[in-house]
Amino acid sequence: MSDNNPFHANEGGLAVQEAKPQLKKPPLFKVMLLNDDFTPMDFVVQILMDFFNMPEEKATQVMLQVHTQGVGICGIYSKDVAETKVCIVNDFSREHHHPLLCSMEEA
Ligand code: TYC
Repeated sequence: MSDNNPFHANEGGLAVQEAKPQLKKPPLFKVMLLNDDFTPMDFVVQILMDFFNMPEEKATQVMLQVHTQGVGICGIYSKDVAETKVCIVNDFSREHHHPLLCSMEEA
């Protein structure tokens, strides 16, 4: 419909309203690793390679960033994918008795 009034009569005489166009892009989320004093560095590198598809060199850089700065970004994903990554990494770390924490926040 081209006029400004979103209400208009259909064939049955009922006033109906067109749905508003969905303009907003879905939000993206940063998945992050937090530093701790106990998780071995090579375990963190393996996580970044296995769950975030990083080559070893990039995984080592990110691990060292977390080690020195306290936090580092593993990747940016849709909400569902970010939630899944956080769960998988935290479950895997717990299973291996390491305190490594993975978290997410809106990008
Ligand atoms: N700080 C840890 C150590 O010295 C290494 C480490 C890096 C731990 C990154 C967690 O997310 C992390 N063994």
